[in-house]
Amino acid sequence: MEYRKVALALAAALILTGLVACSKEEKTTETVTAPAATEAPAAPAAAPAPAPAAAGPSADVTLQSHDPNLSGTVHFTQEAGGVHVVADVKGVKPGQHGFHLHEKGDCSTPDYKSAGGHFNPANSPHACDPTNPRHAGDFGNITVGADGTGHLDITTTGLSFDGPNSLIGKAVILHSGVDDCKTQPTGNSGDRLACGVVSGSGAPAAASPAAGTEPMGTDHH
Ligand SMILES: [Cu+2]
Repeated sequence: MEYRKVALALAAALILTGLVACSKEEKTTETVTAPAATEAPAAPAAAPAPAPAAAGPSADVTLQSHDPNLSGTVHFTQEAGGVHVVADVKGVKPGQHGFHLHEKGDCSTPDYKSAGGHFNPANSPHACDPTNPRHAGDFGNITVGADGTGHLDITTTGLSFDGPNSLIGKAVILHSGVDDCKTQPTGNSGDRLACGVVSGSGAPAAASPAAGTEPMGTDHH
């Protein structure tokens, strides 16, 4: 009796073991393919901050002229070695043309004589860049090519953005003739073809996006 019970129990145990084994085999191992990791939307790349503008003050001048074909700009920038003057004109008769900073920021009269004489705070004789001494406003001549365009690029220590040599509130004049660099006090440069007031405070232009777009010479005295 006892032996049979044990045998049955063993047999049962074996069967059970087999069942468990079978059920284990049936259990298919599903390969769970992980859903492709959706890439998190990349945060918009921050726009690189623009390099800070050079710290020195600057001023932009737009020339006005009674000749509708004539146009020009002058850009003044304070740099370590002085005031950098870059002028570009077009629609001008080929040849050399006297180019100066005059003492009054007034382009209101048709002949632009309202701008007065050359800016000359040190009461120096007239001459042309790079001769010294000379008027603070003596830039010399702009050479205009056959295509009617001219470019001037000089740096002068005679001007600044404040104090007695300040270029603010003065006027740039382009002449019809050549500055001979010796006739006192004008250089015998002839008529005034174009005029532009140097306006503004000379503060860095970053805060005034409209700087340079306003036609010059609109102030009336
Ligand atoms: Cu002049």
